[in-house]
Amino acid sequence: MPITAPAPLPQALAAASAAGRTLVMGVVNVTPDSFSDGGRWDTTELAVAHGHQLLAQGADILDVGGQSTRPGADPVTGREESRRVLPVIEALAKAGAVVSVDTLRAETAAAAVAAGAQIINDVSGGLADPEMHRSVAAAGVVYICQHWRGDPATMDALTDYGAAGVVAGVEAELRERLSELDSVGVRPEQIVVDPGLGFAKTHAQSWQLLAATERLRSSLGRPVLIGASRKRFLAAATVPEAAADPLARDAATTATSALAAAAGAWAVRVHEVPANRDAVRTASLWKEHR
Ligand code: PMM
Repeated sequence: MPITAPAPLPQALAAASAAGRTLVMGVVNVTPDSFSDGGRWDTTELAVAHGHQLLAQGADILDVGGQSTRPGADPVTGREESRRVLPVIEALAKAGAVVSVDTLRAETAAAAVAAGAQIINDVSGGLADPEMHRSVAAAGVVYICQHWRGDPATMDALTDYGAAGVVAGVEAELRERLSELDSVGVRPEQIVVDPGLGFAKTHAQSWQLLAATERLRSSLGRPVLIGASRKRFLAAATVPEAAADPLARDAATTATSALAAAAGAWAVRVHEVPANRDAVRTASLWKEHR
């Protein structure tokens, strides 16, 4: 079954998707405490400069976030989150970037869209804020609906998916999110799904979901985003002496991008753009010549 590309997005991105190329979403975390790059770009100036660097390196989309969702992370207020992300989004959108806002809050999402964001990226799929889905319907922008359970404090204990297993469990729970979105008037073409690697998943479950990229895409009928970058489950594929260091997981991240792209992912969300940019192009050439 052909899967419609997410819309509305600029023609250049739609064309890349139509040509079978997976998009690269570069991460701009305006946070002091993200697990992988916390504190490196935590002022407006540093974050905007980092965004420009990622664009120059080949990012198709910039994902701007102001609150870490790593296990056990301290929550920030909506006011502080907005203070962190809005000026960065405004500056990057004005410069022509396609920006997504990584937020759990409907209010931040709406303000980000007003500041120029074209995509709302919600790692809770709407479970953290009951207003989120209505906010997406009102904004009419693309919505990345990620699978999660619990919250950052509890998610590591919520990995029981029963006898049917994690892939069927995530599929069923994402289907519930899709029907909730439908009930408030969000159009199917606005939606991208994401299995939420590392969110309420054991390491083995994250690998199983990564390996199920193609299945999720066809069973849910929506484009899939994969966020594997620097996550703990990649430690098993990283040289043992360095595996505890998230920055040492970039080579494994690049391999996951090639695999996800070969499996038809719409986009990969990554911290380091250059190698992942090449990885998704390698996968599309491989698919083209297969
Ligand atoms: N992972 C993180 C943050 N945002 N968004 C989506 N859609 N998918 C993900 O897997 C995802 C995300 C955690 O990583 P970070 O703290 O390094 O940004």
